[in-house]
Amino acid sequence: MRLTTRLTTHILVKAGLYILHDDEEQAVPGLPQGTYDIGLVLASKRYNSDGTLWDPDTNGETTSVFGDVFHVNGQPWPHLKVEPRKYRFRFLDAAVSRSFQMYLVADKASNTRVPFTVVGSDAGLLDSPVPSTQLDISMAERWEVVVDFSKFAGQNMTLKNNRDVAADQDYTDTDKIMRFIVSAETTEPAQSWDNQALPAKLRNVPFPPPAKSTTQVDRSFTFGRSGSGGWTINGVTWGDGPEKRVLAKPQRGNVEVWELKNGGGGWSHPIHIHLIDFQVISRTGGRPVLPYEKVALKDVVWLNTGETVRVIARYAPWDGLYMASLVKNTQVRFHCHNLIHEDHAMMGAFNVSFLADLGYSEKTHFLDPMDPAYRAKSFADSDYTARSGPYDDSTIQNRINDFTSLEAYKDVDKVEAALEAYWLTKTTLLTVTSTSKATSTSAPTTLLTVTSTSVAASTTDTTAATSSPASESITQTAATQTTP
Ligand SMILES: [Cu+2]
Repeated sequence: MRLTTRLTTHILVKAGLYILHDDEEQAVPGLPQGTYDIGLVLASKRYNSDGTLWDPDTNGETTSVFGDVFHVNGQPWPHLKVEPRKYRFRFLDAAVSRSFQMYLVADKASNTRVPFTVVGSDAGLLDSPVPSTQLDISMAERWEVVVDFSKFAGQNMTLKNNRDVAADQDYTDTDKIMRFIVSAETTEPAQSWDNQALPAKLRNVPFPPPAKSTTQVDRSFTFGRSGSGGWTINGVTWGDGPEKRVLAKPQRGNVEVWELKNGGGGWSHPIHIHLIDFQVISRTGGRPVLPYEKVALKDVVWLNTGETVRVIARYAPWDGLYMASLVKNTQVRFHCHNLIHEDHAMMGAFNVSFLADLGYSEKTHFLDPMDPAYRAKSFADSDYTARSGPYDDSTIQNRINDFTSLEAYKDVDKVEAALEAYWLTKTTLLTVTSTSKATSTSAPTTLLTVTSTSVAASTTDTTAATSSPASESITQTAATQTTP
């Protein structure tokens, strides 16, 4: 499942899921599909006494909205009728500020946590299925699990939440999320996955190559709060302006380890780095790297109170040109996904830089969505109702054709292979070690040498890449590489 996690800046958000399938995923044995594959969107709402939603903006809230009423798919504490068989659930935490540590019990034996199997994360299937009796999920994280209800025919089961999760505020009923009512018998015919075990390997996850050492940290970011109450990354808020908020300039295609630190104060921060997928390689100061995190690619990681997390990623395939073109080069963002923190500027930018010596001009840029050509446009309700004007079938089809004609992802495999090959030719590379505010906006300060073992994991990609025209030009120009 890939979900655009920029839900909205407004708090009174209606969140939903787009579930994306492909043939490879559908061919995994033992994985429930169709009506047995269900998205569950978690939220935690705060209401006024008249039944309207409590609005953090008008109430001047600048820290968190924890909410005492839990919703799943828009319903408070709902139940779901299930058959005694396997289901796949895709969880999204769409709460404004609340994280969950969920577990499942049969109501007859409410002290015994029922095991389930974690199979997917923010970036799709895990490398391997991971049994667990608890699922930690923070805002904008997505986790997929397989639950087997076959031993619980005719019983009620409750999805529960730990007490005192993180620094979140507890209320009377925040220990329960939803109920499953398991029917006495299956009502639909058996499906192939019902009696199939999940395979030991779910897919070949494109993990970045391993870190050069256990101490590699290329950039360090502290998520905190300024004396005046603004939410900051390395002391900078989004409002400090387009130059200051560029906190990192990874070179296109380079693999970097970022250290993300919770700066304290009793908050937890789920950190979302846009447009790349990372692997969580360490967590200190609280929880360890969770077993299912170890085999996942992610784009959000939860920094609980006191925690420091390291994530590794290849900053590729494209240079910039996404979110907000506020400086000469386009910025890609990273931010806290506590929506209140995010709305109060806990957001930084990074700019994936051009490799000027790349030797070929790569014309495929998926352009800035703030460009008027891609922005939402106002429309008349009557057109929406009558399916006329912009909602006319042929107008919609033409618009889709416009986007298709951009061929934004046409050569992505070739570009990625070429970038990997390019970085394998580097005998030295620049790495910025910055722990202080905005150091990375100035010249890089540290030169690191790449050892031959550090790149060995990607060697197989070289062969494939050298057969493409693009990588030939890279090979020819690699010798002239100068570090920008
Ligand atoms: Cu935060």
